[in-house]
Amino acid sequence: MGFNADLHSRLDEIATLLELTGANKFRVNAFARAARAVESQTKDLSSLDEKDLIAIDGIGMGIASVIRELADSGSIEELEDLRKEVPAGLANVLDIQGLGPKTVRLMWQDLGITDRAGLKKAIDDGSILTLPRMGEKTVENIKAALTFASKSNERLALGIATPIAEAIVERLKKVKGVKQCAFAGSMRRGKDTIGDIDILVSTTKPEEVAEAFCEADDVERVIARGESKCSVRIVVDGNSGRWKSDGKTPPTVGADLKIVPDASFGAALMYFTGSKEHNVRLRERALKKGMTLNEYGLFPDDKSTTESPQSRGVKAVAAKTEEAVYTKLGLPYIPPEIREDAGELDLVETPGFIELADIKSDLHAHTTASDGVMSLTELIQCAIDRGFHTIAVTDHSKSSAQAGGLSVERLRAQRDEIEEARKHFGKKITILAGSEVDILADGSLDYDDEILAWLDIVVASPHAALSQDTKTATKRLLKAIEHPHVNIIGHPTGRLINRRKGLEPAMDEIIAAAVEHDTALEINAHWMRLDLRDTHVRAAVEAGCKIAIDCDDHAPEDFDNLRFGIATARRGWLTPELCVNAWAAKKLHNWLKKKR
Ligand code: DGT
Ligand code: CA
Ligand code: CA
Ligand code: ZN
Repeated sequence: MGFNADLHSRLDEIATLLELTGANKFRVNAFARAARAVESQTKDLSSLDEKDLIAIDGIGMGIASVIRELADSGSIEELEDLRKEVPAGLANVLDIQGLGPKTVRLMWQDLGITDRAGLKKAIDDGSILTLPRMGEKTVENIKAALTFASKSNERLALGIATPIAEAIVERLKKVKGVKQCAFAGSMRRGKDTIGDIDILVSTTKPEEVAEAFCEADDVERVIARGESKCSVRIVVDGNSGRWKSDGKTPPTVGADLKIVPDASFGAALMYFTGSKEHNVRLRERALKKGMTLNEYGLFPDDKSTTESPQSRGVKAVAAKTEEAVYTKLGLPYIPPEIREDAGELDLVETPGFIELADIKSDLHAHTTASDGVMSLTELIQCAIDRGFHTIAVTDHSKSSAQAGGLSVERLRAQRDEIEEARKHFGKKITILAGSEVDILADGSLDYDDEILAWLDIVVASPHAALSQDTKTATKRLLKAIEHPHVNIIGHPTGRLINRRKGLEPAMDEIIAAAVEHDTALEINAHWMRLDLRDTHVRAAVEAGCKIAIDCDDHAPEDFDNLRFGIATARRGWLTPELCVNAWAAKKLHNWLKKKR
């Protein structure tokens, strides 16, 4: 782990532990904010002195000295003390949806709960009810959230797993003798979470590949090491420095390596990309055509023997590439993302699904005015660097106080700043003065209509009250969708992968209303959200609902999450016509103006 990644995770940990000790809110926030600031730094912070550190947005005097302390001594005394004071399992309890630091602290101090198991016990024996303001209903909710948290722990978020798999592929490609190497499985299909990583390789030197795979630094355990197959567990924590072991992320992830013949790499890739259900359908189709399909290729069928065609030396009809196999099966090329046995085998022609290069704008982004780490200028520059024609500045609205939401006064001041920026950047990019407005619990919005009409774009998102029942949630979202000044509904359910279920509105009603009122629904591309999720997107696309794919940028690297949003969009069969971010500038701007 690099210094910055280590620092980030320690600052984050201090913030959490301070919260649990009941420390002053401002101190907690200072560490949380600094952790976010550190995350977006590209420079190695261990080489900066206090003066330079303070110059970084989000880092004050106190934090600067903490950073120097870590750089000089390799540890932070305050953190070491906190670790002694707060039981290690308590952070996992705090991560459970609906439990705040105050409650968790009470659980710890009054009931001696120090981990999830302790919490479960207190729920089971009823002792949890002795805590102040703890009713049957609240306990029900905690119990449900606890079950959800322990169940969803086993799969890894796509955004965490992908860099790990890509690093393996890059490493193996450099090994002598390797011809082709790629990842397959659910990751190639772009699923929002993955069970394990599947890697394929063709090589003239299998032993060297097995060695490079099994003896890598981040391999925690080798489960199998054979001629054609290896299986390991890889340490997730610290890998690429984007997360920490926090009870929400599995500490290790499985990775399977299959060594396959180069001549049938395509057939193997197809087989191991799956899904299983898609493969079953393909094999049925092959049989109907008098052929056999397996991981070695598509072969003429021979019913007189049970011996496999490849072992009898039968020449394959197609094996080298996936394209060839699909063609010989009389199918168009089916992109990995839609291989789910969800109607894709009925396609006569594959629609031109949306691609990364189609995206020309980002309509949901934050600056230091609320909880982002980019200044307005930095944000604009990032968008220009991506080649976008439009960037919308959508900081939080006033009710999101913990995220630095803007009062009307600050919103007006920000607009002046945007006017200034337009003078400078206006030729290169259109800068929209917008807001990510909270959809309050009852569906009303966080600014008056007059303000909403005055903005260039309104993204309305739910942030609080995310455990509402279906009926209430549906009503709430419908109200926002129908609002005359709302252009986009941001992360419509508010789910967080492996952390929080979010709202479960009647999606068909939401989609129908969005179509009727010409409001787009967002695919929030952050890998922790991917909200709308794939199945929702598919339903929305079928109804002709407009979709926005936005990164909800808080830091420069958040723009890189776009690929995960695209994967989700493709899994929902989205084409560029329905995606407002793929539209030309004029079309997009006219569409937005209709509601101003
Ligand atoms: P995951 O890892 O749970 O997210 O899902 P997958 O789809 O990556 O599944 P995995 O890792 O068990 O296997 C990778 C692919 O290999 C799978 O999508 C299809 C293929 N595969 C594996 N085992 C079988 C099998 O028993 N039958 C068939 N037809 N295909 C299989
Ligand atoms: Ca897999
Ligand atoms: Ca696997
Ligand atoms: Zn946002």
